[in-house]
Amino acid sequence: MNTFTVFAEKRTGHTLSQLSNKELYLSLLEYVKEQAAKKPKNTTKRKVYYISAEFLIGKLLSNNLINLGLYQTIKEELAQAGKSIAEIEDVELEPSLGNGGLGRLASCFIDSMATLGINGEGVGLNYHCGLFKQVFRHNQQEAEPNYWIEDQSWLVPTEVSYDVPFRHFTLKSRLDRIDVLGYQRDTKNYLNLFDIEAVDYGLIKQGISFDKTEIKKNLTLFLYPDDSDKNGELLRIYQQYFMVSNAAQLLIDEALERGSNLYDLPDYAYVQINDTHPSMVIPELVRLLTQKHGMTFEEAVAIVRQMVGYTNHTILSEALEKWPIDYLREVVPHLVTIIEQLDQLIATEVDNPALQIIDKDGRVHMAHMDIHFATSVNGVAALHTEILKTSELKEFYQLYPEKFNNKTNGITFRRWLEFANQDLAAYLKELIGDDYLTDGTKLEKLLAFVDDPAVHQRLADIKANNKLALKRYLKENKGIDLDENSIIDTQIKRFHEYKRQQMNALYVIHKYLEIKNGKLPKRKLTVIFGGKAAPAYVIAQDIIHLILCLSELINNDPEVSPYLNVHLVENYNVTVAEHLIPASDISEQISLASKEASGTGNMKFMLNGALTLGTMDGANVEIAELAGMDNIYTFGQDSDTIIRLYAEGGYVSKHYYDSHPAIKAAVNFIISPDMLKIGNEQRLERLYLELINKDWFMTLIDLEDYIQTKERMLADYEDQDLWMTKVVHNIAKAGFFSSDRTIEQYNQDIWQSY
Ligand code: 26Q
Repeated sequence: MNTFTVFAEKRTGHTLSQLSNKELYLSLLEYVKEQAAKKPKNTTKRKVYYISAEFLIGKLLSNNLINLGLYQTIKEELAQAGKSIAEIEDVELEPSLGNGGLGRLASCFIDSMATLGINGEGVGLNYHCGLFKQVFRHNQQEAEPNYWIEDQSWLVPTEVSYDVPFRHFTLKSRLDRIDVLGYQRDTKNYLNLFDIEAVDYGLIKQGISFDKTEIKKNLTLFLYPDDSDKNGELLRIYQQYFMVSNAAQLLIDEALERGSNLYDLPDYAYVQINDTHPSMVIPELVRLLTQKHGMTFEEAVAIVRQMVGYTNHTILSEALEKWPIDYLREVVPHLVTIIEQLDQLIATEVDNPALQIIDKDGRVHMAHMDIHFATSVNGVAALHTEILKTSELKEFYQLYPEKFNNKTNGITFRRWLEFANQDLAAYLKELIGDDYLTDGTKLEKLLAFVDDPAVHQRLADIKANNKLALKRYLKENKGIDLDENSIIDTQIKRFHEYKRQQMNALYVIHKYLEIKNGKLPKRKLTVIFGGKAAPAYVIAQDIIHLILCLSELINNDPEVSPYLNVHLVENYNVTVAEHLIPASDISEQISLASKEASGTGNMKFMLNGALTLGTMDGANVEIAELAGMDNIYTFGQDSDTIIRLYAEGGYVSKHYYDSHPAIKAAVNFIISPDMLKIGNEQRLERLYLELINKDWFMTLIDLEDYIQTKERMLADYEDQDLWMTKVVHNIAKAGFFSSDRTIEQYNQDIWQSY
């Protein structure tokens, strides 16, 4: 008899068919955890500590079963007992430890490190309520706590605990771990999630507001607590220091255990700093090496300078953290002393006020500290790295050219194809085998089939089937009626003006007005959005409001809804993405050129046979190069033009509004009587005024080209052979975007963990 069946029957005293989905889930959880516990750890000498404020890991059951090579057999075992693995998966709550691309990237990376047998672990915090849960009321986003930790979960408690000193008290940590299983590997790694001992849910008042001053009870309550006031900012400093002090103590302890004398610490450990949130690890390591382990400042600095790397994920200056030194002093005065010493050291080395760590206003530039002390500074896509070198971090690049390097992002194909698109994965296996799961470039074998009508037909059938599955999912979980016969056009990502969901919404308005005026499209289009807006980001909330109002107006208009639907999926997360991406035809990657560091959703869509409608931004540039310009729909101004416009202050949105009647009509519609009847006047009016008076992220500059390109795309869809040829090209060339490739490059160029 099958092993899981034996396990579950022994554990529960019932046969599989007698068990509820919840009971089956818990049995599977324990079964997988037992298998994982038996695996030995990876042991390459130099261990990588990937410190990140976010790990957007997604549900783990299926992913772990796939990596253990058990998914298909257990699926069949369950099916024989009349049970559906998909329904059992529904029971699992998705961990809420991340927000967007940066956190999902960290999760793909720990999967790839384990798959490649690298001794590399994630280090972060175990936020009990995580990122807020998004609910829509009155066509607006509201935030609720997102409880995700259950009595039985993937977390494995440990005995590891450290004292983390703050100005007014010392907090004891505890460590929970999640086993990270590589694909078809005998060894494993961990995701280390530090926590405080006594989180108090009682501090939460209405929504996600809570007492921000009770640090001993709230430190790991929420990811990105509202930092629009001083207490919120202080709490973020508490969180960041707690995270990195634990990481630093862990890595020193582990190195000592493995025989390091600490003077050779870089042989045992490398720290990758994921954006600036973990930057305080640099002074914390110096502090521990000097104050706890007896080194001189010079010795400690020389060591730390050999063992950290910094990854930059943004060129938006507001996202580059600069902490007021007085705030740091209120929380971690002992660290400020070290930061000041580091600043003085840099002042002796570098004669340029713009590159100092502490500026004249007393703000600590975390990225500057990273760059001065890291062995490596990397961007996350070719264009992004070029922009860092030639504009944003130009002077740093001139100072340290050898540190700068590019590591184009990637995604794990196990989750984003093998699991999320099981029909496509099975068909690819039939056509070209499944060695692409460990070597993405093997997907190029598909190029032999670009013009094969039988292949086109099968791919079309798989897409149609995925649309049906999405329809069921959206109906059951989100109360949405999806028309499975329409073209599915999807934009899923955090809400931000630079990502320009508002431009997509203006296209929707344009289309609506055309239909109202009797210009009927050949085929129905469904525009789907998903994403959360930071609670304190007013304009992003306004954009969500606009889309929800459009959705209500359009989907309920019998003249329009046979041709056009708009949906904004509530509480977008990894699970939602796993359903949306395989069912989509069009991938919206429409950021203002130069602003999206990479994007990783763009890669997931490409791999799943959606065509990209995008600007030449982030990794879209590499998608275009790989797939070929015939197989992607690009539009809009390029990054050079945009960077120049910013430098000259040359963009005037009103100019585009006044000179293009279609743009004017679409923008005016935001405050039309039809919209004001449904929506909130203040929100709609504010957004309207923003677009015509400021439009900092230049929505209107690209709108006309966007509309035309999307129309061309929709027309091309009618020629299914043409469309499918492009689809095959895209899938075949997506191999480069495997996170295994990315991690291989990190390891070769930066970590050297062998
Ligand atoms: C900063 C200061 C104060 C409060 C919050 C923050 C903050 C929080 C989250 C700053 C940045 C983030 C997240 C950034 C992020 O997700 N960046 C994305 O990273 C992806 C992986 O590299 C890229 O593909 C995306 O282009 C980039 O937007």
